[in-house]
Amino acid sequence: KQKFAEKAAALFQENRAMLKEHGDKIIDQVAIRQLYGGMRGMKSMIWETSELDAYEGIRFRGYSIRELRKLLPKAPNCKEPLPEGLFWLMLVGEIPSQEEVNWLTEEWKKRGELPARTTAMLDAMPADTHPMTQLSMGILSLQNDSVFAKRYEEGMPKNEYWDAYYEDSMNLIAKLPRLAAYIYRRTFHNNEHIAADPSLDWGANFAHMLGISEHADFKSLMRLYLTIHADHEGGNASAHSTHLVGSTLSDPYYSLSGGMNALAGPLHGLANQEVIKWILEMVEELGTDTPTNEQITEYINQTLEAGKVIPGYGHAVLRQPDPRYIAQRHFAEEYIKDDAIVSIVWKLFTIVPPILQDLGKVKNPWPNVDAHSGALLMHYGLKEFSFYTVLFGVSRAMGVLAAGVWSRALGMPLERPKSMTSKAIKEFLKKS
Ligand code: NMX
Ligand code: MLT
Repeated sequence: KQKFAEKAAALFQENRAMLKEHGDKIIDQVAIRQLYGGMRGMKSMIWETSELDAYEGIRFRGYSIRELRKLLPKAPNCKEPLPEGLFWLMLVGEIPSQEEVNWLTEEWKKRGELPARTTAMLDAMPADTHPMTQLSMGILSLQNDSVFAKRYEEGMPKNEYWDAYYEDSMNLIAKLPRLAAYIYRRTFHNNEHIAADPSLDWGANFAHMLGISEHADFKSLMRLYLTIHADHEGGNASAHSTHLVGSTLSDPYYSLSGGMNALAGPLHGLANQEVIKWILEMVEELGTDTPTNEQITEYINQTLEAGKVIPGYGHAVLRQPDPRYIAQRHFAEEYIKDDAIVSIVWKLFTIVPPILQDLGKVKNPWPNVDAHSGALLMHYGLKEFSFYTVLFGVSRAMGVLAAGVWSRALGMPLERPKSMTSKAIKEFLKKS
């Protein structure tokens, strides 16, 4: 917190001076196409924690996923990074030492308990409530304890906003694995819960509380999974929603719940459940888990002819295979031998792109992060795919909340862009 405070105070001053000198410089222009086209590519916000390159993929504070798998501190006997280290990097801007990461692990353990009202609320929900609905509501049920909301009501001055936002963010991230594991166990395992293991780090403890496999490789997978899904610059729908809600000075609980509602859409995070559902339906329809290339091609064409998208393929910004997909593939190559669903995922990599390319309209025919994740989870026994987006959400919380602390520290104002009617566009065209 101290390290963050020093960095944030310095950047706040730098930004002030920069804006005074350069505030009127034009950095982008807006085409009418972008107003109708989901604001693709429009430079429109500040996001310190990560930045995306269309061809190289995401970089967290300048580091690629490949570099981070090497550089971030690790748990004993594990090759994958501790997600705690990525949170530190996003917040502080420096690769943490092992000692610093251990401190964060311990800090999240201290803050991890769920209040009884949260579990009581979840228990009152029908068991078939989608896990993402339960996640969003579970997050909101924690809002009673918001430090930010309480201190705001007491008259907190602006220069303390980040401090309260940091405390809430730390509390919320600490609790998310328990909340998510509670949702999983109540929905799919008879409400039989598994206590947290105080000896484990954040990601491994989550794997333990899910209770589907005590295999050390599954703990490694969770650490990798929670690291690579954390942030994808500011414009993606879950990050942008969290940012927008936070800009009203709603606290982190309201903001993250809003972000999770965006993540729950099939064009965004829900695509990870859609991918595996689509593959399993193919296997069932064909009656084999070793389909030929011809059979897969026909199934893809059927999907497209039915007017549906191929889940896990395409991206609003990326124009190459997603490095998060590649990282998961490398994990599978190292840890998983002969898994039928993983093999189908790899076959799709060669079959889907040329078909999408031939449609002539898809800007990126390559797989995104969601094309691979479900096959890895299935392999270790986490087969209930309606839960998959919750895992994405637990990870995404780290990026969007770290970015939220930065937004409060940099004094980011209420977000309020300009909208136009189609009539106004026509009038503009007449005049131009
Ligand atoms: N399958 C079929 N058609 C596609 C696909 C796909 N995978 N991707 C894009 N298209 C279509 C798209 O629907 C649009 O068609 P139309 O003009 O008829 O409306 C056309 O190609 C142009 O779209 P793009 O400009 O290439 O993509 P856009 O930026 O609009 O959308 C996605 C990006 C990610 C929403 C889109 O690629 C998609 O629907 N993919 C499948 C869902 C998915 O995997 N989402 C997960 C994204 C990652 N995440 O975790 O959030
Ligand atoms: C993400 O991780 O948020 C997705 O890849 C979507 C995006 O970046 O737009």
